[in-house]
Amino acid sequence: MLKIHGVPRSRAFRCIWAAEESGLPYEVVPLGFAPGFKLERPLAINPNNKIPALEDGDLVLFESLAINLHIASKAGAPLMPAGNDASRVMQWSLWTGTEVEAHVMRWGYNTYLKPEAERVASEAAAGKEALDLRLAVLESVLADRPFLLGKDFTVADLNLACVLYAPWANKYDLAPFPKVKAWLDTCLTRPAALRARKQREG
Ligand SMILES: N[C@@H](CCC(=O)N[C@@H](CS)C(=O)NCC(=O)O)C(=O)O
Repeated sequence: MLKIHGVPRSRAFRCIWAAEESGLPYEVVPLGFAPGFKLERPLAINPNNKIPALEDGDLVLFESLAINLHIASKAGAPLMPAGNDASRVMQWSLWTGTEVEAHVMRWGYNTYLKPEAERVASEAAAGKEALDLRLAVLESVLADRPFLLGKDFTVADLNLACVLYAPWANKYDLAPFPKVKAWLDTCLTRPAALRARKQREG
């Protein structure tokens, strides 16, 4: 049984979605926030003192996207394909973590996450400018295929779409990127995504 430590209204949502896609049995071990975004109790399971963390037997993992790669590897194809496509999955997952997420957060903190008085418009604009550059790359890649690797949805799509879920759900202007918008709509309305979103959105 996979144990996902966290709450659906955190990055644990990503791992819940991956677990739902995998069909593997899992449970969510609730571990959330107190006011001020501090964790309710020290998280012995994650040296970073953050959520999510995964327990799978003897294995304990942190980093949501790595957890998703592990879950997908257990499930196998098509979620985690073999051979060169496995390397392509790694490429897109690392691209998500290194090229995309920080800009999503910079935009998000300064548009809807922080209290209004603490938001800095120029920070939001800088985040959006950087994210738009990455979305333009994605738009070109999705020009000739429905999913990142081709015809099948894989954990590469999941890892990128779960990071772009926040902009998608919070009125980011995707009009200049119609292929990205259509791809996100498809990914985020998959039955497994809807089951995960139900836990998060209520
Ligand atoms: N890169 C990590 C980030 C984890 C992270 O920042 N989690 C947030 C919740 S979404 C957290 O635990 N924040 C509490 C804190 O920073 O004290 C991952 O993707 O798992």
